[in-house]
Amino acid sequence: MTKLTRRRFAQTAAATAATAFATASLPKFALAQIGKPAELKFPPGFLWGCATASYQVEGAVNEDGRKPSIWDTFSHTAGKTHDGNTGDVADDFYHLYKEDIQTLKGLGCKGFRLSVAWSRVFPDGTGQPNPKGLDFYNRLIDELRANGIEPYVTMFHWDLPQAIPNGWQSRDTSKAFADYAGYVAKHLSDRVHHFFTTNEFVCFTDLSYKIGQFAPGLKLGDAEVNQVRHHAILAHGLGVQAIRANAKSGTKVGIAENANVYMPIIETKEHIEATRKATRIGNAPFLTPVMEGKYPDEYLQREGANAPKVEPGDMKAIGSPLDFVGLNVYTADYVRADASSPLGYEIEKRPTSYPHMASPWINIAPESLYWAIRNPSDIWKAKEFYITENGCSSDDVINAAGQVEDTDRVMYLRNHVTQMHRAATEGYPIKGYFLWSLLDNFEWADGYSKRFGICYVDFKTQKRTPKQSAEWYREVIKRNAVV
Ligand code: GBH
Repeated sequence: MTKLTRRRFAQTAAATAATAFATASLPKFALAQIGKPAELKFPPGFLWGCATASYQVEGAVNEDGRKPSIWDTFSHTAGKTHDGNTGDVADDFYHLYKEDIQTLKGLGCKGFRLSVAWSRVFPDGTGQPNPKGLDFYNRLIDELRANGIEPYVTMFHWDLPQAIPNGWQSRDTSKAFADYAGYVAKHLSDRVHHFFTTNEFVCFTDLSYKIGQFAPGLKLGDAEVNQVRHHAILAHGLGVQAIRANAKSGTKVGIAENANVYMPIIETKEHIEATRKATRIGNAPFLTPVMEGKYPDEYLQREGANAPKVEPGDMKAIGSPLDFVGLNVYTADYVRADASSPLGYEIEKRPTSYPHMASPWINIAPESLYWAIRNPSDIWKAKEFYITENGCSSDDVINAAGQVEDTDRVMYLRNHVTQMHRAATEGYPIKGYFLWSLLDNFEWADGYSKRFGICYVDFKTQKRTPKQSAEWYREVIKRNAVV
């Protein structure tokens, strides 16, 4: 192809193809060049995995010394979850983890993201550790490693020990979290090389203390909510320090954050610039201070007297450098540049026809998986990125043949993975992808009414049935490419 320009080549190839169609015998070179679109390959060693979280899958809430978390209390309070569903049994992963690890292995997953239930390890949140609680994670991690699967461990995925006084309203909770995280890192880092501090700040702060939709279900005022948010990011920062102080050297520490993602409505310089502004301002209470060690001025001005009370040293801890940034991505907003707007941009309204998945909040936005990586990379130059969650709910049913034809999930996933491929191709340091989730599970306030798994779970029998999306994912992993 050296002597031909691309365009000339395309013309020649097209002419050849036309002839070939006429004679129904395609010359070999044309077959090779135009009959086979290039495979969208990921870089060698790209990590494919699945993600879960303790309270959503484990069950066994009273076993081996575990004490209640705020989610046990909340889900057992009338009217808080769909149909009063609780995580008492969930996927019974506490007992069935070996079977589920075989499923992961069968898919070809080389990574598994799990979270540790704080109240298994410290039933009262602080004080005496419970060796039997930690033992579960020792068994789980050993089993994963024996099957060639690298554990990626989240320290906190919302199941705060009920015994902790005043939950995240108390500054002491940030310190308690750091002590717990340091303890876990000390005991697991001989076999776990990647830790995430907290999962999704907005969910265990705003949704839990402002909206009241999640445990503990409070509806506090702005100043108190901003303080809760501050304690959450402080817990992350102190957690990073405690993990580094206690873990084996070489252990990597990051976060799993559902940052708001902004996509340009049109890919022009001005709209892209607008999404960068939106990324900083739209994540002002959480990811921005974590990356910059400082709240954005716009946030502090906007909150005025309600701004969080910050003590000396807090911001330095909060801005502790990270080894990687983990992003949970489900949806995103389109943004346009707007010189007449105070911040220089506007978030586009959604028409009522905008498509969404079974959960109405999952407005479909495949390009989110490109911009979720590109903007934080361009702005903050983070060293490495992982997609720590991506997936969707579908109205899955088992058909007469015993299969789940979750074509909408396959469509959703393929398009997102294609956009992540774009980020990898452009050289953004994206190292791996954790699909949410391996199994249908306890979907928080939605209980068991929303299914996110690539394996269907019959919650009466605990039988797992891989869906078509599991077959699709197996092929992606096998070929390390979009399929
Ligand atoms: C993540 O949360 C979690 O990390 C994971 O545990 C969860 O299972 C998964 O994603 C799927 O949800 O109904 O309009 O009021 C996602 C955070 C919090 C986003 C609740 C949607 C409800 C919005 N979600 N929120 S709405």
